[in-house]
This record gives sequence, structure tokens and C-alpha cells, in this order.
Amino acid sequence: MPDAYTPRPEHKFTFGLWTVGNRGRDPFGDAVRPTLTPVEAVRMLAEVGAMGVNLHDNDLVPIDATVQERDRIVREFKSACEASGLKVPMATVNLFYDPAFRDGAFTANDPAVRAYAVQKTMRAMDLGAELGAKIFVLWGGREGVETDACRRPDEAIKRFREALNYLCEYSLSENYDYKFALEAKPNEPRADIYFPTTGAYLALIETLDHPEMVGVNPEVAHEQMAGLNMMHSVAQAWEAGKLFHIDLNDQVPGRYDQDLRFGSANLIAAFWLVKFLEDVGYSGPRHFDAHAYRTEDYEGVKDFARGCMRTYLILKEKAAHWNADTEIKSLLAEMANREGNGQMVGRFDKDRAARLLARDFDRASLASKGLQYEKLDQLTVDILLGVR
Ligand code: GCO
Ligand code: MN
Ligand code: MN
Repeated sequence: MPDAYTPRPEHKFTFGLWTVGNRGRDPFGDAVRPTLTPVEAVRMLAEVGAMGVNLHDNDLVPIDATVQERDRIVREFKSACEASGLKVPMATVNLFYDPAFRDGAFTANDPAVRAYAVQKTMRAMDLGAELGAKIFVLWGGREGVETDACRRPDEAIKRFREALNYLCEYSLSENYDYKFALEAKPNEPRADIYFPTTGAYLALIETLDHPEMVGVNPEVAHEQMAGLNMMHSVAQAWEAGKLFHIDLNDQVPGRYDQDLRFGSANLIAAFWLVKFLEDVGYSGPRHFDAHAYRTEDYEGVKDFARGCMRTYLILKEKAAHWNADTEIKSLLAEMANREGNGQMVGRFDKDRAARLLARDFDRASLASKGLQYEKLDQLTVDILLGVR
């Protein structure tokens, strides 16, 4: 029965082929679900109400496919997408699975590996463009080390920049109109990974030849794995005009890569994240990069996918509820009053600086009044738990 939390295309929910197609293999155990073909995945995603499907080159086209095989696979996939009304907003490249990338892709020591990685990415860009993708995600899964004896990390940064500059030029020369979204992950699969945080990528972007073409793709699990606050990373990216894509899932800090259903581990963090995205009017796809528990069959995979979207929509409703709550509004207004007109020091000039230096601050009074954040937070919890 459709209800207020039933996904519709305008919600822009997307899943990767690799997410619903995940067969539950882990380092300790084999696959528990049969292979789901890309066409079957498209049908499943349409059935559960997603707007789009994203893919790595090799989720669709095997790495050793001939040109004829590739063209046939792409044709069939395209017509499955058209028949189900599914879009392909984002494409990406697998630069981590093949043993050739054991020392990294764009940062590997062997120049032939680096050139192959760039070539593979160009072909993945061709594929994405053919399917209509305008966002190209780059996750440097193997860009890192087990031992720092192998190279200096600043050399790796230079190599990574060179590859990105090249790929931007390729997109321009082919009129692909791509926005690149760089995805940071602090660890796994290598011991240490370069650009471990969204902030590290934001800093790199400003040093590129075409910074306007490159943004970030923060992932909940990757931030939380390192004990960081996802919403804060997203907010920094947003404020910099760099939130080009987002990977939604969940993760308990300090654990291995869990890729849990959105909102299933840290509901409060998920709430603040959804509230942020909705408050600022983020208009990109809400992409789920997660997979179903290993206990599930494909019916359970549908439960998983529906659950990600349902939780998002419930949290979106809760965020609107929070924004409209009179008690919360009056606490926020009181806070705003206490902060005066919001001016801190204004722009620097000599007179203003002299006045600031001469000003007497009453530290005791600044510290005397409680801030009522306990109350504010409990009101949030009441809303989330449905008693308010
Ligand atoms: C992971 C990553 C990947 C990337 C994907 C897109 O932890 O494995 O999150 O799922 O998002 O490769 O490039
Ligand atoms: Mn991940
Ligand atoms: Mn991801």
C-alpha cells in the first residue's frame, strides 16, 4: 500500500548496480545470493521505486569483453532502463578490483599502470556518457600503501593531480559535461589511503587546472568509520559549492566497512544529515551505497532498498516537523536574540580593530546563562521517537 513514505522519481533515489547486486561475499565467507544481472537489477530498482541506477564500468561490462560484447550489453541495458523509466545519473570506474591495481591506479609506481588507469577511466567516461550520466565519481580504493617505504605521499598527490587534470581535459574535449565527484575513504582496502577525508579532497581540488569541474562525494560510512561527523563534512562541501554527489548508508564507528542500510545504525546522525540536505535544498541524487545483510535473499534485498528510501522520507518529514515546532522555534529565536544581531567583528579596518581591542568583555556574564541545548536535543529526540 503506497503511503507518504513511498518513493517517487522526484525524490531522486538511486542505487548502484553493485549495491542491490551485492552477493554477500566477505573476507570470511562466500556469496550467499546468485548473480543478479544488470537488467534484473534495473527491473528490481524500478519495482521498489528508485529513480536511477549508477554503475562502475565493470558492473555492466566485464573487464575482458570484446567491443561487440560491450556494445550488445550496453544496448540491452539501455533498453531495460528505458523500459523501466530508470535514469543513469552517475557513472564510475573500477580501479580497485583487478590485480593490476594492487599498488594503486593513478598513484601506482609503475607508469604503465597509471596510464592504464587513465585509459580505463576514459573508457568508463565514454560508457557513462552513452548512458546519459553527468556525474562521474572517483573513489581511489587502492590509492594508498601498506608501507610508506614504497613512495613519498607528496609524489602520489602529484600523480593523482596529473590524472585528474587529464580527465577533465578529456571530458571537455568530448563535450561530456561531466562533474567529477571525489570520494574519500580513510581505510580499507589498503592499510592507509591517500586523501582519507572529504576535507583532503576539497583542498586538492583548488590546486587543479579546472577546479570548477571537480567536487566531492562524501559517504556516511567513510566518515563514521573514522569517527567523524558526516553532516559536518557534507556542510563544508556544500558551503564550498562542491557537493556534487552523496553516498548514503550507515556504519558503526571503529568497525570494518559495514555498508548498512541508511539510518539503521545511527538514526540521529542520519536525521541531521537529511535535515541539512533538505534545509539547504540539495538537488542532486540521493544515492545509496549500501547492501543488504548476508542473511537475505533477493526479497530481503528489496526490503533493504525500500528501507533506505523509506527511512530517508520519514526523516525528511521529521525535519519539517522539527522546523515547524513552536517550542523549538522559540528556543532558536531566544538564542538568536542572545547572540545580538549576529555580528562578530565585521570586516577588518583599523578603527574597528581599535574599538575591539578597547572593548571590555564581561566573562562572568558570558558564562553565566545556560544555553538550553539539553532541552533542544530532547525535543529532537521526542520528535524522532514519535511522541511529539
Ligand atoms: C566502498 C566505496 C565504493 C564507491 C564506489 C564508487 O567503500 O567500496 O564506497 O562503493 O562508492 O566504488 O566509486
Ligand atoms: Mn563505502
Ligand atoms: Mn561509496
